[in-house]
Amino acid sequence: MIPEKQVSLQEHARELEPELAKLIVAIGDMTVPLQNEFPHRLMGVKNAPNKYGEVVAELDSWANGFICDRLIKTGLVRKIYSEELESPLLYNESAPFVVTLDPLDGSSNIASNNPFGTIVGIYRKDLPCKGRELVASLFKLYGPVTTIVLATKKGVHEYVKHRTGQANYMLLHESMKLPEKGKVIGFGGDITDYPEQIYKFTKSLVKEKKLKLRYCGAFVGDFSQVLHYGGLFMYPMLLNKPEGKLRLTYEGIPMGNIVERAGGKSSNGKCSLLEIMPKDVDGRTPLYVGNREIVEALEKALA
Ligand code: AFP
Repeated sequence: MIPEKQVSLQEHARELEPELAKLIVAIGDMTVPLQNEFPHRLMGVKNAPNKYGEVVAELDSWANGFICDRLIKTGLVRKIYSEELESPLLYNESAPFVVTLDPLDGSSNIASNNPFGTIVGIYRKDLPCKGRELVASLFKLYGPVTTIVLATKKGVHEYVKHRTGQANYMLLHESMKLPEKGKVIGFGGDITDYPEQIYKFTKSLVKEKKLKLRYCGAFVGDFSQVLHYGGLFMYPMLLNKPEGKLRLTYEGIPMGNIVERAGGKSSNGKCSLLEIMPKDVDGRTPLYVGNREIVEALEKALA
């Protein structure tokens, strides 16, 4: 529902607890200095691999440092778990929030100027804990326009930057809900390595349900399509990678919180991602998010 009145993120966040509102506005305020770095850090990789042994894009590494620094400066974050940090950053014991961070999701899209983004989970409790403990979660999408989708107990809202020509975020969609009927499907990984039941289910969604393939290679971009048009995004279990690729804590849980508060469902193939107690903060999970009826049908096909 697109609101008539121009409401800023700062004004709209007044419905939240003041400390949470302050942190969320601060996360929004990071965007302009962050994006100013994009044009001259599009290429280049760090010469040291990250904790997973993966090559790290120059911008990935810089963005992690920049975002962590800004989070600490709010005085509201006591601990940060990041995909790009060897170990959690413990800073201010008395601060109220613990944050999980995927600083740049979709790093392979940077050099090709395709969508990528930032995924944030906000807790009061320390990890490990289940996703149900999230106080809020959000993703920023650096696309043709820059948006933030935020989920709190008040619902899911989308904000867009520069809507009034100013570098602040303005409310775009209030109380977002997935459309009743799903229209799009995105699926990651090598489809020739899909377990038979997942391959058949995917084929049925395309052939019978006529879902249209929409895949951009960045979870944030593919997720945003499902949020707006309904359907399914998955990075499933693969025969040679039973845990799939995406990381439960940094990607699955924050986005699972958003899709479920928007009336959809998240799953690892058996249960909601928000019901899983992460064994290892860096652990991966098979990931299915989208319309409830589609995800439940997938769980049934896998049972
Ligand atoms: P990068 O951050 O390395 O580009 O990975 C992006 C991602 O984690 C997620 O955003 C995508 O959905 C998924 O990987 C794409 O994986 P494939 O490159 O295997 O399709």
